[in-house]
Amino acid sequence: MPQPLSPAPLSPAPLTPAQFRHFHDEGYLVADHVFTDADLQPVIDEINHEVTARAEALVKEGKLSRTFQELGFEHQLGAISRETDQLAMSIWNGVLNGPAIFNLIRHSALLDIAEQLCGPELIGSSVYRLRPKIPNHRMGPVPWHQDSGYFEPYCDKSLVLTVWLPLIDATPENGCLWVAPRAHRQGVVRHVQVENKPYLHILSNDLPHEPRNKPVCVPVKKGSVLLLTNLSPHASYENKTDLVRWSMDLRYQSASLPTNAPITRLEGDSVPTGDGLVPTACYPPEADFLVRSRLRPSEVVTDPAEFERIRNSHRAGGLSRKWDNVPAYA
Ligand SMILES: O=C(O)CCC(=O)C(=O)O
Repeated sequence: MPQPLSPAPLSPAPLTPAQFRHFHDEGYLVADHVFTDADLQPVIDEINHEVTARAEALVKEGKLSRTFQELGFEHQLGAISRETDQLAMSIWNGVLNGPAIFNLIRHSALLDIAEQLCGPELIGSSVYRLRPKIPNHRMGPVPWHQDSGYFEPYCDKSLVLTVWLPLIDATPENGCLWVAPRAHRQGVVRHVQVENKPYLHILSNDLPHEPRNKPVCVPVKKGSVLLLTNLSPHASYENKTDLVRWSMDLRYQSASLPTNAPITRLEGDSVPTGDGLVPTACYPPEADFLVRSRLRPSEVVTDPAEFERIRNSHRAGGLSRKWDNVPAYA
């Protein structure tokens, strides 16, 4: 496809030079006041609607005593999960793909930040996650890892930006994230898959132990976001409150990296080689989509129904990074 002769001008850079430097030097940054409550409320409403609809179905099946709808966003799923895990597990991760979630992923304030860090041809990475961190839930604590532990090695040297955003204030008590600062320049360290555990894990000996990398606790207010690189080690611990610590983590990358979004490839873009040397995507199991582009504007996904179709019709392909399995006592 021919490229337009004069692409639209770049968006103004939302991060100050000091914030930009902090992100690159420390491997993380909290950007405050990115969203208003009004920006986030449609996502909360969409999640509430989905939780209640799924709860009603479970009540009909006799698996749940009642919907607990009156408890509201911060408590309903916790009460449901004391009776059945089925509902929480059915919405965890990138399963929900409704219009409000889609509109959050393509919110202009986020795309401006992502563009400043990843460049103007922007892929919404397939790895977006909804995390209802429920008190005393086995999926709640997330062990130390780098996001690249999950991605194809080919993408290790490029930025895949994580935008972690809480839907209620994230505090040390309810399990906000911890980050090992300045450890993102050391490449991908060994991860292991611990038997019967849901997440990859960096064993303590493999974590950086220099004083400069001493983990910091990063509370984040609703409306603010935590930015991480794909090489920044991070973790979150138990939620010790009685609230559900709802959060989402979204990811963005340049369209020149491997992607399974059906986009026109331009000169210099990575193209899958079929032998796995250049993979089909940084994370092939789920569907990427183009969220902003000046060179391929007609290919940007703007219709929520199209987003839902892309996500639901994707068939996993390509490689998935492999790590050793270790027994549960490790
Ligand atoms: O939300 C959490 O507790 C963990 C998030 C995380 O590990 C990630 O976004 O990669």
